[in-house]
Amino acid sequence: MTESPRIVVLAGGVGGSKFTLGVREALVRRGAPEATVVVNTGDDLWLSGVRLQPDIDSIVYALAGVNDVVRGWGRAGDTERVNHELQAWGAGWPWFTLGDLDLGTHLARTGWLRDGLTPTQVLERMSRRWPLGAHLLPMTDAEVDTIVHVRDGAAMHFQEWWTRHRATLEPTAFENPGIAAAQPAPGVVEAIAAADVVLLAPSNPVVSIGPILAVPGIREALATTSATVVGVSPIIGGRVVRGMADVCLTAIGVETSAAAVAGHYGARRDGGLLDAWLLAEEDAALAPAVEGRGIRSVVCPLWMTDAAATAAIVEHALAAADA
Ligand code: FO1
Repeated sequence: MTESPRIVVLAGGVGGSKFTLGVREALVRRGAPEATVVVNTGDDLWLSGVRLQPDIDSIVYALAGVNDVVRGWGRAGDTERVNHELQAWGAGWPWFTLGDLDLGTHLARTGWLRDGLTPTQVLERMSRRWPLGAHLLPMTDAEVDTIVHVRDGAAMHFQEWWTRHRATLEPTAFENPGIAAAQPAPGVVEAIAAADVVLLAPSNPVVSIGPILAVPGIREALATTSATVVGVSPIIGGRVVRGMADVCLTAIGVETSAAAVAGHYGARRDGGLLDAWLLAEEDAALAPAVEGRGIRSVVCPLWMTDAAATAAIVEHALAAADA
């Protein structure tokens, strides 16, 4: 493969934003063009009259270097004056914090949406503020927020299930109403078709990567691209690195293991997605199981401790694509 591969990344959540930083670092070192990052919008919601796009904001803030690395979401050094006022009015959700700086983002976005811009155009405009070093696209311009159905028959927005209940209510299904009629955002299918390598970030396979793959046309684009598709395991040593992906995986009947997640995505030769799969050193014993599913396995360190360590993971993925 060329030193300057065209890369597309599918990403969402904190794992996606950390991974995107490593992709940018690896490509800058190679002098390669910016990656296109297709971002999950299944986490999005309307709250207090503004449109929130948590995964897009996590990735924009991380690439801009203005993210809160401790909480993993929102802006560094943010304050909560407006949030306290909203709570005093009984507006919004008492368990959900809208930081003042973060609210500026939501207000700007909502205003542009109300002016008639599409989410793709809004993200294009947001991407001009800071030199992000990546081309970000939402997975779709349609609103396809995630609804979680839980054991007692109740259903709620993903953000309520995730932040209020911390995923403790047993989910029975995740649903993205309207997704069957959604289309990939302009440029998504074209980027996948023109890519040399497509990388599946180590994001939550169910609620971050799952909605991207559920947009009609994206899975088909991945099946037909001449790019090599390489996934990075979000499971290290049989445990989720962060978040509550294990609860999501259990709900869809997938074991919390790096091999099972590879099996969930499937081998391209069998109609699935993956040509290759990066396994953590802690999971080296699973390599034969992954290979047995027809997916090339590469064992390497997968801890995204900083951009340099993550860039090394990306280099392993690019080498796997070359093999
Ligand atoms: N996560 C929380 O745990 N508590 C919050 O109050 C919260 C607020 C919030 C506001 C804006 C935003 O973009 C993200 C926010 N998050 C919050 C993170 C978010 O709920 C999830 O971590 C992601 O959606 C999962 O990828």
